[in-house]
Amino acid sequence: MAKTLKEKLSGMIPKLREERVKLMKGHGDHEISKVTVAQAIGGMRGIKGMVCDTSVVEPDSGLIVRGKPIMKIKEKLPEEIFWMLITGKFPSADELALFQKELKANGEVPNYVWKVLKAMPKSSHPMAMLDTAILAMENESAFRRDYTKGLSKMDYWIPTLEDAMRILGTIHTIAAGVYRIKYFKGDLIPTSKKLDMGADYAKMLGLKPHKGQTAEMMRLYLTLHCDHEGGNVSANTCHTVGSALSDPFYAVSAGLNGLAGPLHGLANQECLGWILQTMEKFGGAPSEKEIEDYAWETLNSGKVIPGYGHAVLRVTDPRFSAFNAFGKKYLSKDPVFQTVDRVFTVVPKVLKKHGKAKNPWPNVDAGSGALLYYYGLTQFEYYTVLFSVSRSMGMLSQQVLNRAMGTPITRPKSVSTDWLKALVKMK
Ligand code: CMX
Repeated sequence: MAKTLKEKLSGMIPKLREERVKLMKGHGDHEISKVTVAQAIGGMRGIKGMVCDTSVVEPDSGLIVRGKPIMKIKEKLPEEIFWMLITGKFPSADELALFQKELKANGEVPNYVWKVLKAMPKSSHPMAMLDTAILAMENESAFRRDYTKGLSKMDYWIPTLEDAMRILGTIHTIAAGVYRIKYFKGDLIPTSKKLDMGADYAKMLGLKPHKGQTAEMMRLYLTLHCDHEGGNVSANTCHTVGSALSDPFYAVSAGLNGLAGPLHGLANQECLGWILQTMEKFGGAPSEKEIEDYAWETLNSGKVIPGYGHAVLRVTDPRFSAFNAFGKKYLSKDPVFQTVDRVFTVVPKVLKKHGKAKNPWPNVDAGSGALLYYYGLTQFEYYTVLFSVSRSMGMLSQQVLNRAMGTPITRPKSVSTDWLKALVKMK
């Protein structure tokens, strides 16, 4: 008989705990990283100082989910990806059906959430709306309920998983509601019990189906953005907040606040904005020379080119390649897509010549906007909300595993500039 995710995890956790104890007892003193002054000042880049089992990001190949390169699993449903992030394996067909049913059973958005969203100023950013809605739902936290009653540390993961199911069951409906409230006077489109998460989200946004392509694009979008190991701003924030035993509603909302920054998830909004600006400036899809000139204009005015560069990657992000391949298949004649594609041939050369960015290649945010725009999602201020729906899978799976493994409260040591100066004997 098919197992629920909870049953599956219950079976896995004892062995994982045993392994962790063995590692700590037998090899706790083993050194895995050293830290330089530049790393302490420079955003802790490259310091190995936390454990994340859901995925890794390799500089030369990109996102690897539980040992599988993202390009090899991009056709999977987001629901299958979430199961994989947590358990390390894809669900069987029966397990998937049961899991989807459970998610649907968790899908009711409380009415007070809609009231909160409708009460927010019209000018609120869609990310502020999404994060507020998730925080408003903290009222429902099973973790807080059980912890307050008195919960054994060994069982922390159980209500954490319950909260994760609740957040994952509702987040695409809330996200679609944010879109409808902000841009369409609040007429919500109800969720469908029959559709998978990607198709349901596309439908609730009110996008035209384009013979199933819109749902296909949405599934791809949700799958590609699912996770990016543990050290990026949103995952790390979620991890740190969760490590204080703040429940998943607090932790995910906090992580998404980090995703809302223009150097992180908001880059997708900025990126399409930059593409449309070039098109407006040059009256349509610009030539390579025009793109080159505009790229230099951007750099010379002290701005970054959104969608390019990465803190870890040193190659074209495979997630960009996946979007690009989808675009070439379905919208190769679209001028916005053509511009994105042309920018890809020009900007890396410009960034190399500029000589600052360690990685001149596109990241995921460079490619997604053109697709969304083509399928009718033209309000690019909304794009990071889509990213959030997907990334909540990574944040939630990491949090469930951390609670299962009893990961302690995060507390790295900071040092003062005077301490650094004394260390290096700087006058
Ligand atoms: N355009 C112009 N300059 C860039 C650049 C870009 N796309 N990417 C990096 N640089 C610059 C940095 O600003 C930095 O300049 P300073 O030395 O003047 O501070 C220099 O190159 C070195 O930076 P880096 O080590 O290559 O990159 P970081 O690890 O510091 O930062 C990132 C990584 C993503 C923030 C940066 O590449 C960037 O700002 N890119 C544009 C925004 C973007 O696309 N963000 C999305 C990333 C993916 C995601 O998280 O969603």
